[in-house]
Amino acid sequence: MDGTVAASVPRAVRTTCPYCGVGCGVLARPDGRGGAAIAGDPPHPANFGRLCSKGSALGETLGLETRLLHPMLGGSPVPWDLALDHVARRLDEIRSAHGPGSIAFYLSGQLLTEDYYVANKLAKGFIGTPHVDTNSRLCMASSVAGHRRAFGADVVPQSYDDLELADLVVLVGSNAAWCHPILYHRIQAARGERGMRVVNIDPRHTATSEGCDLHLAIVPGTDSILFNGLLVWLADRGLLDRNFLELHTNGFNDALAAARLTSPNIARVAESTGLGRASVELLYSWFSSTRRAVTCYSQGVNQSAQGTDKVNAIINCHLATGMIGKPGSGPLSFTGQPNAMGGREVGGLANMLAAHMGFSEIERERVARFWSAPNLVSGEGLKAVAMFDAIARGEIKALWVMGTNPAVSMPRADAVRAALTKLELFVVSENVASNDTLNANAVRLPAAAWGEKDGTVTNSERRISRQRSFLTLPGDAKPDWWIMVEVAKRLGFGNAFAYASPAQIFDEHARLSGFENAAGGQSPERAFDISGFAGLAPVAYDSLDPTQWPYRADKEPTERLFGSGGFFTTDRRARLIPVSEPRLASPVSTAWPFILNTGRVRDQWHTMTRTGLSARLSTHIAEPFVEIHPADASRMGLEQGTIAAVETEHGVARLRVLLNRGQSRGSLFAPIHWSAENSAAARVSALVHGVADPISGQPEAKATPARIEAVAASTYGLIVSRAAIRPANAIFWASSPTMLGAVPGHLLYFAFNLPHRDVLAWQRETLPAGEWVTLEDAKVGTFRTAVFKDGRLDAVMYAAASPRLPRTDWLRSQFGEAQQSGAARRGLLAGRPTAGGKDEGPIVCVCYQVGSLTIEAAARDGCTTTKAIGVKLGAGTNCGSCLPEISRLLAGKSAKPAVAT
Ligand SMILES: Nc1nc2c(c(=O)[nH]1)N[C@H]1C(S)=C(S)[C@@H](COP(=O)(O)OP(=O)(O)OC[C@H]3O[C@@H](n4cnc5c(=O)[nH]c(N)nc54)[C@H](O)[C@@H]3O)O[C@H]1N2
Ligand SMILES: Nc1nc2c(c(=O)[nH]1)N[C@H]1C(S)=C(S)[C@@H](COP(=O)(O)OP(=O)(O)OC[C@H]3O[C@@H](n4cnc5c(=O)[nH]c(N)nc54)[C@H](O)[C@@H]3O)O[C@H]1N2
Ligand code: SF4
Ligand SMILES: [Mo]
Repeated sequence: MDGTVAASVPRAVRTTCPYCGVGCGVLARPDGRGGAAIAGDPPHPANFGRLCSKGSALGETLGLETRLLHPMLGGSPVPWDLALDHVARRLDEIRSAHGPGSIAFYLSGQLLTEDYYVANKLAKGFIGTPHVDTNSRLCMASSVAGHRRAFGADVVPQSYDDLELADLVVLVGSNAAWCHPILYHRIQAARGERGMRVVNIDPRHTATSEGCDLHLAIVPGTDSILFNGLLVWLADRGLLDRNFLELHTNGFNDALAAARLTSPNIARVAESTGLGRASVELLYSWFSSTRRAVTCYSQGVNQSAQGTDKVNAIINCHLATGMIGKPGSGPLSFTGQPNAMGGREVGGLANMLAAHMGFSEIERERVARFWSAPNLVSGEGLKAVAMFDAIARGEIKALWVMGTNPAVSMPRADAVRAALTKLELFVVSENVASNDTLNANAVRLPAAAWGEKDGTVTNSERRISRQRSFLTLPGDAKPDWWIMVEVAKRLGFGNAFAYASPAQIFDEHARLSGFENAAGGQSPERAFDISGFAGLAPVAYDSLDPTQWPYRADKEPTERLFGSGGFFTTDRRARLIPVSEPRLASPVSTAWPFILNTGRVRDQWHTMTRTGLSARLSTHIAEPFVEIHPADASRMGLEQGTIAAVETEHGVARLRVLLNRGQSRGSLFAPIHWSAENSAAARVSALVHGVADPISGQPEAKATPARIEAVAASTYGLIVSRAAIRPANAIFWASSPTMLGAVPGHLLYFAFNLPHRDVLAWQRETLPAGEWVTLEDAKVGTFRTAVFKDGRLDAVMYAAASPRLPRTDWLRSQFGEAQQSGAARRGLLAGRPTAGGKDEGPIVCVCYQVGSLTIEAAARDGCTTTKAIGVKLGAGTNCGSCLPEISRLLAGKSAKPAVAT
């Protein structure tokens, strides 16, 4: 490149995606105006330059419109000193009056390791409260507990490469196509090249199931029966690795005996799991006929009242065949958040101390000595569900929330939101000025966001990568670690918190990981050891390459662990765990006949505080829904597109009904993303019972008994507009940013149950002023209005008695036109293009905004493969997140599994 050009192009900063646990490398090139161009980082070993739809859209989420930019006390902005003095003084007062146990911290797998380290040290070593837990309790706790039971430490033994080296990949309770898209893409690419087999075990048929050789629509909660059955099958056919079992494990006989009780034979397994015998046998024969099988598991396993048992039932099969820690074989837990793993390393969970140490006398003394901690806690603290219950009872009086939105994401979220109002001190470190958790009492502390903060995260394959800042801190925002350090100083702990940079914190963390950590030491050697980074110079920290742990000066780095034993139990042997008959926490009943399952959609991240800002991402799915099998729907009198009330003992939500044959009968599925910020009544976690797994404390979020009924509605409608609009008195509404041609705008879906004239009156008050063109048929209850300003479309509204609303793709494209012709105006009121107008159909590829109709037309023109579609339309060639949907279209099905098929 010529020197002058190079000088004018801002330098791209290597960083890591802040969303899922795949931990993709990102190149961010700041534009000098607070934004940045985003691309995948080609050498990063997680993604090799690819990003999924969410990662690709990161540049659209950097705006400051929704940011919290100043500390707020009593609802007013205050200088940092005032806010920090207040927090420290109140913490001190509450600690003196009620003891340290009246204080709690609720952290997040989206904090950086350095932030997490400081929070844990401050709470458990200095304030002296054990009540530090994290949203990873809702996410990874069962995997952690399963790993610790089997391996003696929370270790994921595998690497991503194994997905490519395997002959068989089994995805259990994972919708990887939508939730770990880059890993799913790696699996699919290898499947295409090497013809490996992929199995998906999920009660629902999802986008992930599309790319699988076998989908097992298992009865919710019965996974351990299936894997126990596999253990029995392997034993009965002499397919065990006797050598590995003898040399490196304990507990096989007991595990097998327990497995024989739940799963004596294929017939019993098939009956209990609701699967066909042939399918079960196929899975078993595939698993036992290879030495290279990887089993990946995620929330369908973890978020269960027997999640830990599910994890161990899976690991048992890998231990029994010696298929662990070897190229292309082993169990691989898919981590949810970008730093769920890092949080586990520093001890962010209430049942861990720090650097993978527990609460034994030796470990406590060691950590206290290392930290020079005056108030080291004596044992475990309350886990998330119990912590919020203690807040509701008034036992915990001060809570500091960082990087999580519990009023949306905790089970029984309405009760959690109510509990937060009882706190004497409620501190929230946040990026956004408003979310469901921030209430009137909250002391709001503006935290640095992705792009501004600096530190490390650890992904699902134990790889530590740097998140680097490439933007200046806006307003008064400060990194999370800085905020805590300032409070620690005010509490009199300045010496132990004299950090000036994340590099210094990382150094201390690395030193603690290696502190008195050696084979033959006083307590077992610890798996988590990154002492090779101790003493890292600041420049070396800045340029740190993505590195897997363990990382020690005296040992060769290793991609895999346990291939030849070396577990972290006292006798260095793994444990097979007896797994007994699983049972959902609450059975269905006449009053609550459905199982409510909850999870994610492709283009939204959790409570939408960031992905919800991207107009492009919202074009994939723009409103909260409940999926139901068509047979159940017709039994319940529910039609496609109507509004249903889904209710459990804990709450109720009103959601759009989507019929889907991929949904098992008797179960419902609703996404977790919507909140009071962008919907009328779609806070789905409010419905979740959250009964916790007795071992891991992880709440069951995938199986709450529920009922569903139609909600009477007089009018269904939508508004596409340049300015945001919110209705009052609606039984349902959901608002999202959307693309209006090339510019962002807003989309509102609504439903009313009001007399026609009241809806008309609302329309008159709500739609912007301008030239109104309307079409009304009062008899059938339809009315349509297009509003023009200076000849350009400004807003368009459709309302009808029927739930069949026009698709918005074409409508939205009309906002890009400078002037609307007479024909286009008629089309606008008709809700579809008139002759000559181009209709994309629902957007499938959000990167290039290509719709299903365009893809179907290309298919008719001879593009019969996803590759050919990519060449012709570009669709699927950027992030690839939509490839499963394009495949569906090519197979003659509708694009979204969420839509009736
Ligand atoms: N697009 C997107 N990606 C994300 C996130 C996001 O918010 N949006 N969040 C990230 C985070 S933090 C996490 S934890 C991961 C979650 O990633 P996943 O676990 O893949 O996602 P979920 O949709 O929560 O649930 C996975 C599947 O479990 C199935 N399931 C329910 N009950 C059972 C059961 O009893 N057995 C089995 N075998 N399956 C069952 C559900 O039907 C669902 O399809 O995604 C990460 N990636
Ligand atoms: N029903 C049901 N409930 C679930 C789940 C489910 O499958 N079903 N899944 C559970 C799982 S696995 C998870 S991980 C949780 C996720 O749930 P949450 O963690 O509650 O969801 P997020 O929207 O990611 O919340 C992150 C918050 O932190 C803020 N934030 C982002 N970055 C930073 C930062 O650097 N510093 C600070 N201080 N703040 C920041 C964001 O603005 C946002 O408000 O939901 C859980 N809840
Ligand atoms: S798969 Fe997507 S969301 Fe996950 S880290 Fe990679 S780019 Fe980010
Ligand atoms: Mo998660």
